Amino acid sequence: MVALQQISKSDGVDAVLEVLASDGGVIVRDFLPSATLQRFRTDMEAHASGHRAGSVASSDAVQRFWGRTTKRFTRLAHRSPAFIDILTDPFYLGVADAMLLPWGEDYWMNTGQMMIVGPGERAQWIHRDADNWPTLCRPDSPEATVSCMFAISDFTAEAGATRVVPGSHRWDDYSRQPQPDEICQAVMPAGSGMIYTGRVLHGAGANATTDEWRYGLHLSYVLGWLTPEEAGPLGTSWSEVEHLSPTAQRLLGWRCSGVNSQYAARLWTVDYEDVPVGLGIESHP
Ligand SMILES: O=C(O)CCC(=O)C(=O)O
Ligand SMILES: [Fe+2]
Repeated sequence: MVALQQISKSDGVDAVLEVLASDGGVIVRDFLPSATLQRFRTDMEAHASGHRAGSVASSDAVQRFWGRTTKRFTRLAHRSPAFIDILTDPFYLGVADAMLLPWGEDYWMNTGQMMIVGPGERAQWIHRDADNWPTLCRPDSPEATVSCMFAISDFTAEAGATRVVPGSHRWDDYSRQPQPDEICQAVMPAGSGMIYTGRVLHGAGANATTDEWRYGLHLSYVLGWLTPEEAGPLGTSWSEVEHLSPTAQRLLGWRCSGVNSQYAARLWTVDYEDVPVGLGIESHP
């Protein structure tokens, strides 16, 4: 039986990197402080209660990937102050630094997305998140993205804990489909997080027999020279981010890439200045 390894935050960033190199995914059991978890969960439950399940997209593929009885929404910095603590968690950023900075000067948030799998949901198809950037989803490609699936409620096998194919990031053939005995599930208590590379196969599990909603927070980072899944700054206002650190502002797309660079290359500018400066809401530093 394949299984994901489980570690503790106190094992350190290097322990995460070691397991990611071999397995492509690792469970960190005590990831979120309980106060952060409670604050965030309360905000998400309040929002989810009025949010529809499924997508309004016309594409059948989008509807199936999304999940017909799954609730998804983003704009989490706007919807919960506790999200900022998760977004800027030094341990997770330490992992992202090690994974992504070899391939780019910086990275930003790919998406912070609630994935709330409802009763009656079927298993999502197994995929690699780096498929968003197809030329960077090959056996020899750089790391484009690193993700964490945080368990905001308990992740049980029955309620749809994420399915993962350990080691599939190291396969020579990315067109190969996994055998059933190569797939395991990220079963973990609320407050845990499963960190995984964008090149490991995974997908949401089925929630066929329970009457629970599985609350997952997917938070991922992507290289700063790639287009993220979520239009971060369009989902937050300057008044919601102006008090945040420059790192948090950059992660949310409110600063350009390379703002402190000694090189001339800068991406995501306004009037070719850093975003708040170009918009005239911040004077020249
Ligand atoms: O909800 C999950 O467990 C995983 C979902 C997923 O991998 C995705 O939508 O990209
Ligand atoms: Fe995914």
